Amino acid sequence: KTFTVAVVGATGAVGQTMLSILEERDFPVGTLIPLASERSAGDQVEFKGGKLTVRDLATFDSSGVDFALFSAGGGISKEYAPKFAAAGAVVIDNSSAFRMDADVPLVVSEVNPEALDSIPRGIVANPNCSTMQMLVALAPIHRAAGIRRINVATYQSVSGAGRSALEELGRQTANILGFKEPEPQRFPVQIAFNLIPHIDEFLDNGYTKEEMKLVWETRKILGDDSIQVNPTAVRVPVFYGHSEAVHVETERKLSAAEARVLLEKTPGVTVVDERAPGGYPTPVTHASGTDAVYVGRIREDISCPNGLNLWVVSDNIRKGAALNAVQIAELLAAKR
Ligand code: A2P
Ligand code: 11C
Repeated sequence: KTFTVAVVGATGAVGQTMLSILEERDFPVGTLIPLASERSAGDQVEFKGGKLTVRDLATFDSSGVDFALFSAGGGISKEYAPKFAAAGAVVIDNSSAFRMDADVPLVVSEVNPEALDSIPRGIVANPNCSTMQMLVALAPIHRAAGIRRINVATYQSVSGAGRSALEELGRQTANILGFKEPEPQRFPVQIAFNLIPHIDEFLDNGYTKEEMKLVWETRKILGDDSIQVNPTAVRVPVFYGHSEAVHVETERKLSAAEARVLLEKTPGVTVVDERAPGGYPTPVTHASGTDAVYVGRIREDISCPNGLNLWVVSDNIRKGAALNAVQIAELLAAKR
């Protein structure tokens, strides 16, 4: 059996990766339809050794689509995802538009696939990249020892902000090395050779929306509203791969050695934890262009009794977005 698959935002950083992951994993695609705005309509994208013409989402008739993978921003999802669902598609949406709706499952494929048993609106939400990688690593710890509190500081690459942000880091880096002005456009201040403690909009409580996604999405995915999350989200001048310094407090004591054994047998996790130079994951040496969530620097928190520290790194465009969306499609396709 094969499926008609539409990729909305097929020219973007995540959409392009969705195409290559569908191909790499040999998803049973009968017809692949790349969609974007009228700006890119008529352009070509590569799929399985051939070229496909990008079509304009605004004028596309969505009947006959089995799976629609959306990654063109929240506004586009809000407008078009319900239309695709009404026409019979299951939408797997990478934006934040529907994640917190009670009747939309929010799924990390290794953590809560059972949430796919009921899809009342025909829409499944893909979590935000920073929540995604954190929970692949923390779900087994939560099950084994009961996580009460998570302190997390993120170090997020520019690809999370899309194609134009990748270009901006490249351009600013070249400009600065050529003694020219960095000229910020996509980011509020210079990102090359800098750090920006601000991702997404500021909310009334002083946190950014990117930070609050870590709170809201963690509780929904783990099905536990009592988990406390204290996040700080920072943009760093890295092209691909988000990193996170994660500090958890658990109900029952879990030693670093026990956590390492648990993580080593967790699907989706690769432990890289040699206590030696280079014996830890980084975006460039491990994560970029690969599928795993890498965990290193596993150690007990010397400042509290049941505390554990982890360093979690993953390719935000792959597991954090495109890969998990395709994994959800695989779980759904297996039920058809
Ligand atoms: P387009 O190439 O037509 O601009 P990124 O996150 O890397 O910036 O990518 C965003 C993706 O969303 C691109 O594929 C982009 O297509 C698509 N997109 C943006 N605006 C629209 C729109 N109004 N309709 C359909 N697709 C859109
Ligand atoms: C970033 N996490 O790194 C963001 C990108 O809610 O889907 C994805 C935002 C979202 O900028």
